[in-house]
Amino acid sequence: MTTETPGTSTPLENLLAEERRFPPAPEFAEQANARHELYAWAASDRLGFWAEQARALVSWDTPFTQVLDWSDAPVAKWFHDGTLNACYNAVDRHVEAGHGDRVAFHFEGEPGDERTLTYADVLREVSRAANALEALGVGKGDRVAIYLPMIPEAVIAMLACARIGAVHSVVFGGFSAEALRSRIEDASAVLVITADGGHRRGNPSALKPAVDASLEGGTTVRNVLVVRRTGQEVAWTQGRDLWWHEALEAASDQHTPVPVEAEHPLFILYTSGTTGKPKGIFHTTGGYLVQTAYTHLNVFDLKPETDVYWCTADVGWVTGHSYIVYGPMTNGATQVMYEGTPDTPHKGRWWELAAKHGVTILYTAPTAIRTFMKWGADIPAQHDLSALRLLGSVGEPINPEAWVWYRRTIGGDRTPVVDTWWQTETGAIMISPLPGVTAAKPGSAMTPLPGIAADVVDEMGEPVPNGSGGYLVLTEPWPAMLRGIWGDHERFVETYWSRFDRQYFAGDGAKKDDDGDIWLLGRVDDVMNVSGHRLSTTEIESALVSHPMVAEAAVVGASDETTGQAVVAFVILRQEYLSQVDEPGEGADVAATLRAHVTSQIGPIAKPRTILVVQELPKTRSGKIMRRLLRDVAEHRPVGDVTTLADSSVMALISAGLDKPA
Ligand code: 6R9
Repeated sequence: MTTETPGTSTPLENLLAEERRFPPAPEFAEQANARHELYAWAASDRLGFWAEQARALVSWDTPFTQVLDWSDAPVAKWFHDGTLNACYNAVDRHVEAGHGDRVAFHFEGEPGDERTLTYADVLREVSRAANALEALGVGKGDRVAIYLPMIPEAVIAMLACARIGAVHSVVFGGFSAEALRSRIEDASAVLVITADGGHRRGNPSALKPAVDASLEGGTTVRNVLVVRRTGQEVAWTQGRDLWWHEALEAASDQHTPVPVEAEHPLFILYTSGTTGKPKGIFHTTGGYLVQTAYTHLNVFDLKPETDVYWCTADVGWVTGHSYIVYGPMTNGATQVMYEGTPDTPHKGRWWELAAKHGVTILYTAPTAIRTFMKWGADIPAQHDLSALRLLGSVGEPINPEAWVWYRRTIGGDRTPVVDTWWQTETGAIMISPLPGVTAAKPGSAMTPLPGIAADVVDEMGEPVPNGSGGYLVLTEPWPAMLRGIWGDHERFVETYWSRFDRQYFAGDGAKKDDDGDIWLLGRVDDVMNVSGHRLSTTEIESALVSHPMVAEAAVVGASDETTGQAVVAFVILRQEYLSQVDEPGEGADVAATLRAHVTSQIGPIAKPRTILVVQELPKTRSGKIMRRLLRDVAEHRPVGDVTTLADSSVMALISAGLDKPA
């Protein structure tokens, strides 16, 4: 954690100079799900408000009588004497209500294959999968690791776990064998669900070898279920490995969902922290389902009968959990799911798919929007995007220019844009405009949703006045809040609840403008946000230092036009390897080797954009690396205050080497 006060940087001044306003169009407001009165209702009776959402949006096997129990703070219990099943809510009840023929997913594979799954299809598949898992001895409370590409089986596998009360831990398919191994071990998973591979940029990309490697040398995993997606060769461990399609074919398509307590764990999802070890954020069933359904309905204005909703996230991230699987499916949405990258086989692929399926609601990340801006407006202009009626953004601050471009170029200057702030830890959207209600300001996430309490505070935890910056905190418990870090209660308390008294510290800097609206400024700790993915500086440094060539490493997130932030690494080579480079800053081979190493240790998303070989790192006398100064260098700014440096000549040395990045 740095002690820099957020809210003082120049980009902010530009942000707050933003004068454009986008009030709701009357036609939109008239038909909107959200109403202005929600704010007053939730403010006057917060728990009554949530109880009503819980009854209206979710089906309970046993109705709850208590809304919130905060006596064991900071571990909340919501609706805790109620029982329910998340898969029943997401699937069965829509079929029971006569909507079995409604499309759940229009799936588009990267190579051009298509599948349409109705809710009735999903019910059959998920029932077979639940029976198959139970046949393998997986039951309530067991942990299941899911390591799949973006294919319908990823959703079916998650829901099958929820159906039997097993806890899923989805590991993004872009993570390495090592990353998978540590997540499997941390949760003591008994089963891994994977695929032979997925399609990525026109090629099959293998997944099964990483699973095999992650299980070498002793594991809690008894079985590996393998979806056949690409048809590529796979190594097979007899007795352990089973084909998904064979296991499902052998299973009945009838299965009774297992009701669980509202506080029964639904999933674990690992996210980067300020130390090298990823945190297993865990969520429970009742409150999570209520808030994801409520936010999805109101923030995206979903009309389940007519809308075609597309969230472009991967299910490996929380956005995929909350806004592809649990929120939208609990609301009975029809969705588009796409396996591949936006530029395969051409840069108009997303818009082609949006036009083909008549997508009405699109939810994506600023990094994608900035990429499309770079590619040019003429690409989306070749496709009919007139069905779009709402656009959403998530993952990092969206700069006003990208916001306006998104609305004009993609939204035909008519769609509301909702900039939604939330985190893996919050489980669901917390701060966002309400479409049809809020007059949005490009670049601002605006205000906490009805039922949510947030503020911006100073170092002492006191709310800052309008017009000032500070730290974003959440001041009241919310239904979808994390219930802890898996197996590490102390770290949970330390990370989120120790900085300020009784307030949740989000780790983001923010500013309140003169109207009290909230502008997010990015992380205040050593977590980077690259293309909307959170990466820990420490984690990447550990990976770099684990290479025999490297003596020391410091990683910073430098602002990047396209990816938001980019990984920039400063490395000190071991003496015996120094002969490979003549001067600081040189050595393309070194950089290539280290990039490959980080890829194998963590995954390609963590691969440094720039690697600089240096002789020294700027450190305080107590030995802490001053990343702030390295960020200055990486972002080509004059280097700031160096008075706390042990050796102030170091910065001159580093800056001199910068012209020749490796
Ligand atoms: C949902 C998700 C959480 C971090 C969060 C913040 C950044 C997310 C944002 C945003 C500004 C937004 N973030 N949405 N910053 N405006 N609308 O992204 O979860 O991967 O856990 O990341 O992302 O810094 O703290 P997660």
